[in-house]
Amino acid sequence: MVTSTGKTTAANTGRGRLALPPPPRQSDFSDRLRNEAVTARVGVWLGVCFTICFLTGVWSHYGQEIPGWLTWPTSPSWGYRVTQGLHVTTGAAAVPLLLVKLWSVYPRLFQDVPRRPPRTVLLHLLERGSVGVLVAAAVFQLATGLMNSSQWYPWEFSFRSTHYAIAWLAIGSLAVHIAVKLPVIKRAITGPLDGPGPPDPPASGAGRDAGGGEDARHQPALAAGGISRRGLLRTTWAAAGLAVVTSAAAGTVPWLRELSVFGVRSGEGPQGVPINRTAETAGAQTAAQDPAWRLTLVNGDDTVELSRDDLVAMPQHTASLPISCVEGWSASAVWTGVRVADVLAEVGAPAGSDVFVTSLQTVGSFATSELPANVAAHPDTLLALQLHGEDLHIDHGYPCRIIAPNRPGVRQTKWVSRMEVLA
Ligand SMILES: Nc1nc2c(c(=O)[nH]1)N[C@H]1C(S)=C(S)[C@@H](COP(=O)(O)O)O[C@H]1N2
Ligand SMILES: [Mo]
Repeated sequence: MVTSTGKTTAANTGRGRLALPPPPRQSDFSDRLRNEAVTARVGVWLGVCFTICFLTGVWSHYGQEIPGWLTWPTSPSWGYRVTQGLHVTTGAAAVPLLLVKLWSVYPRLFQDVPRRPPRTVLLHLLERGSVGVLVAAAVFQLATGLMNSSQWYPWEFSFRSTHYAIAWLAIGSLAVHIAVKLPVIKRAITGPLDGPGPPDPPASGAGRDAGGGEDARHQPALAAGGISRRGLLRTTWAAAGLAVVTSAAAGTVPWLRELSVFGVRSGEGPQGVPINRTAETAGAQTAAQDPAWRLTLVNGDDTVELSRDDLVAMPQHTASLPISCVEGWSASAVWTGVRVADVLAEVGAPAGSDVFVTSLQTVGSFATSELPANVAAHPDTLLALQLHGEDLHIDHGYPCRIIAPNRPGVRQTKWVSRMEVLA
């Protein structure tokens, strides 16, 4: 095997040329901490986090765009709060795990590419290609997820559909990666952490991971006072734990929210509940305060208009329901208002109708939402007029807003102006 000391390249000797240092080779990285025993242990937890993050993410996507075959559950009312909390915290935990894992394997980037036979070359390239896709997808998901949590959108594309599409790429390439590496994973997990263990494989191509490699004697011993593999793992678990605790806390504790660098940015809002978009930024400020505001109910050819006083005169109900934002924060609140089912009855809507909700908003997304029949019929699904016993603050959706159990925050439409019964 060629060693690093044997490398003299034309770039070093060529006259008049820029003397670039030669690229490193895998064997130049002799850190004893970089070992499959470490990589596999971090990888298992990364895999757990990615799987939970994927499942809760798909669930959240469905919650915002319910597929025809799914009846979105209305209970428990805090269900989405939990799944979205899991999504954000496992995503946050995956950041330090991914960094450590990439650090532990990145010398393999400089593996020698086998020259023959063609089958070995092909397998090698395929394996590298699939790892490349996995790393790119994983980094993209974590980066865009964190940016979304901090409500920083320096991109043009739709966050949700892109994050959703790349999620499938990430989980698919993860499945391939686990399948390919299964023998190594098994060996590495069951083997001792601190023993010399099977060495990293040589740079000889795909499918050889389980085969021989550099002799364990070539692995330099742990330098006195250096961190041990065990220490590295403990530090990694601590970093992941910290990421979980801070992202979870920042999602529920207002003052922590202000401090968090990555993590929710909504801060404290009026009436003790954060706000994502104010009436002013939604372009709803004037219309929401207009005494001429009317709620328009449409059912086929029938139309009914209700003033806020009309709504106040109807039977009022109170429900304690959380706002659970997709961006990771959530807050419980006590809402009072008219049942959506009662409102729909005003326009003669049959029980079990889907409803399309439109707001006064003129700028930005989330101006409309759909209430599936089972949600519209739920006794806790309200057209809320009050929050914590006071009239809704304009930034919380005055004159009235939708609030329903187990519903993603983006669909809890504020400044409602029109409700139309769909077939
Ligand atoms: N019309 C309208 N309704 C909306 C939004 C919006 O931008 N426009 N934001 C939604 C989002 S993303 C969330 S999390 C909740 C937040 O409600 P709050 O601002 O009262 O806390 O409102 C939802 N309702
Ligand atoms: Mo949200």
